[in-house]
Amino acid sequence: MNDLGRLEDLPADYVAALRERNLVPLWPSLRGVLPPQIPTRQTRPTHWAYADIKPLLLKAGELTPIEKAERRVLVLANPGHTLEKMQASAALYLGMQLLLPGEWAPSHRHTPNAVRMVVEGEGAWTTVDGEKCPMSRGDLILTPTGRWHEHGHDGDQPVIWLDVLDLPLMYYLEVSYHLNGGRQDVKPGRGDRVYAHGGVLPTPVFGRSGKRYPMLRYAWAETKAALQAIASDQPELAHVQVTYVNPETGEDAENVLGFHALMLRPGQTLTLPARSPACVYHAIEGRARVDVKGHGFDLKEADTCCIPGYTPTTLTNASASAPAFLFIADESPLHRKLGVYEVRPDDQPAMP
Ligand code: GTQ
Repeated sequence: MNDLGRLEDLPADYVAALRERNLVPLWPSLRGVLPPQIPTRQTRPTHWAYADIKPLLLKAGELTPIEKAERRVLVLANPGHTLEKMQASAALYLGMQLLLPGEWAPSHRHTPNAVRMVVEGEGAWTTVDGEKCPMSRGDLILTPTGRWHEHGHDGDQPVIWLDVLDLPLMYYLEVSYHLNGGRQDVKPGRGDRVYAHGGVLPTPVFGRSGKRYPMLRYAWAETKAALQAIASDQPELAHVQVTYVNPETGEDAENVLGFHALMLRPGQTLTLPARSPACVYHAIEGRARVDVKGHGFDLKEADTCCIPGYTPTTLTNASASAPAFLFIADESPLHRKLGVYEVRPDDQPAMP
């Protein structure tokens, strides 16, 4: 019950006098901006089926030439935020991008951080600050804030990938903008080769990069092998998950959004406690069910769903015989930096 005074309790001429001077009484709105126990979330549990997206994206390939699109993307928009806002959650933006054989998405850079999770097709590449990153299914490619990036495609089939950006946050902060550039010269040096072997790094005296982002491409083969190694090394471990990190610092791969890969063992059900960040699940291999109160989504391969923060979530492998592999994007680095990251093991407030 809201027992605070309401706007209607105030004389109309008083409210008008306030408004004329750009003044607002707090108390009628106080519970709205500081609700009890749990935040108000506009983010709704939402599922996007790849079988729905793919034909519509290929149609976009017929309707709109790349020169007219610059980036040919269908945005996975959360209706809870209204579709016009083009956001999956408060900080997460999701888009499915199509590049046809021979096409080129010209070089630009922008303040929002982005990653690409490659969904389908071979032969495409993203060049990031002169480093050419091949794109294969399941690979994660970083294009962090301010880095030049362009996409090209030397293969013979359409290539589709999932873009994950912190665009809604950057836009809200009024810091979102871009600069256009020319075709990049590809320089020698491939961070994904140098840093792919966990536990050994280039010795600082010879080669510590000094780069803020030494590794830009995380090959799916390596990530999958890491998950399988954890699963077989620790047969009792329920939460088989890895986090994409900067190999030189061990910190999150990017500043704002967090990226992880999770393996569900055959037949496994995994219950995750409520946590403050909103979270995106994308099926890389296999099928999984994502259950939250009031919603259940069956993720087929390449399907994506978004779950609001503070929501206990149960993941179930739909197969009793094969593992399932999920890509996860969340807002955890942002929440940790802001000091609001929270886990609620018993679904009760655990204010940090
Ligand atoms: O590929 O650079 O989905 O700039 C949205 C904005 C992709 C990109 C998006 C972008 C890009």
